[in-house]
Amino acid sequence: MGILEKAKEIYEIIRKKQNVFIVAHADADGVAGASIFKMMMDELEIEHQIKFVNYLNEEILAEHRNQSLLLVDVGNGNLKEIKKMGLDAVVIDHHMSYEFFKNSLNPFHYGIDGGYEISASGLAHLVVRNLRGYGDIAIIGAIGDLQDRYGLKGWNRFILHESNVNVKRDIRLYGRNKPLYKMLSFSPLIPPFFRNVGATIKFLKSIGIDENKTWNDLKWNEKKKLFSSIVKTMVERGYEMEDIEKLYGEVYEIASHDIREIAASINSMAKYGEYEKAMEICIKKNFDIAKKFLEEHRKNIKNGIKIAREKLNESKSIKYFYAGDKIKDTILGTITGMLIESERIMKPVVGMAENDDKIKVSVRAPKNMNINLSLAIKTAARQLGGKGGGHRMAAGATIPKGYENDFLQIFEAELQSQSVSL
Ligand SMILES: [Mn+2]
Repeated sequence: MGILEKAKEIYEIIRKKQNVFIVAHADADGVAGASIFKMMMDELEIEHQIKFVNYLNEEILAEHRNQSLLLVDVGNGNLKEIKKMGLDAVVIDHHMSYEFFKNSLNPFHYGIDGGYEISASGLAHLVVRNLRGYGDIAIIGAIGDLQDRYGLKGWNRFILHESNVNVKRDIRLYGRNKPLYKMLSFSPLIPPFFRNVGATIKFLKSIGIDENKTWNDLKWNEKKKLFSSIVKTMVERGYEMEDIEKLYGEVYEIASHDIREIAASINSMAKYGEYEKAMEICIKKNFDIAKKFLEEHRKNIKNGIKIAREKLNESKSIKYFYAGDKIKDTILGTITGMLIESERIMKPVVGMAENDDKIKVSVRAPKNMNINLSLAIKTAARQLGGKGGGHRMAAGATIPKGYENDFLQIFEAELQSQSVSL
């Protein structure tokens, strides 16, 4: 059986249900996938509810064990539990798993790499495409999952042909209709200009291009000149061909809106818990909401960095700030990471903010530091009755209120004991 046949089989299973509880991943792909199924169920008058989660675990599954579940962009990591619990579930997920489950549409069982050939919203489109095509939404999800890094390939290409997405070759940066100095300094793809407006303006002036013009305003020969100057700068700074090649290639647009921007704003909406709005962008194609939100998000980040910088304190081996309720806990990690870069901090930074009756902690380390934040934060949080974990260079925790100073002390001691044992 091919994946399309299996998708049809899954469609028939869902179609016969009367009430479905959708659990979807809280990111652009999950939102896009959930939107596709929502539209299907609205059309077929199937009652449904939707819940977005950052991850799926046994607790969440148990909570809904008596419902008919549709898992979108989550579930492949929980197939054993789902089988053991005997749940009535359909799983639409592209995360790597070779575990067999009858009611799942798993690309890996068809030799398709879910890492870049198809996303969960792409799978959702395959399920529902016989009723109606949702290719546009599927492509938003795929790009939200960064599956377009080297252009859309494999089944994403197939879905692209079933969509109204416009494909063209162009510079692959955000903000092609924003002033050039913004377009260049917003993009991490060009490290010499990233978050460096001064250097960007100087560079544009040096090649005789008005920094307030937009990329789309430029004449062909101006585009050529700017692009080759960017390449030259990157080559001179020693960047690899691989990094430079990412700058030019296919870009994807819906009604002249850059899908990368749409997907980025849906991702950040999901981070803020604004799922209704995020789904509205997919369902009603109301891209103005996306734009406004992204502007708002950038403002919040900028403002958050300012607050963090003002409140930044230092002890022997860390820097830290306590933002109270001035920074939303959902963007605390982003801000802590950006602070290290923008201030060129050489120590780990601990950011803390209120989260209802708890304290959310985010820690980030500067590049090339030999350290294990995850281990240290786990130990420190556990001693205070909290929970923590993450990666070596980026980790987070939740601790009870009132223990901020204790946390800092234990965490710093943990880091110091690490550096002794290294
Ligand atoms: Mn995904």
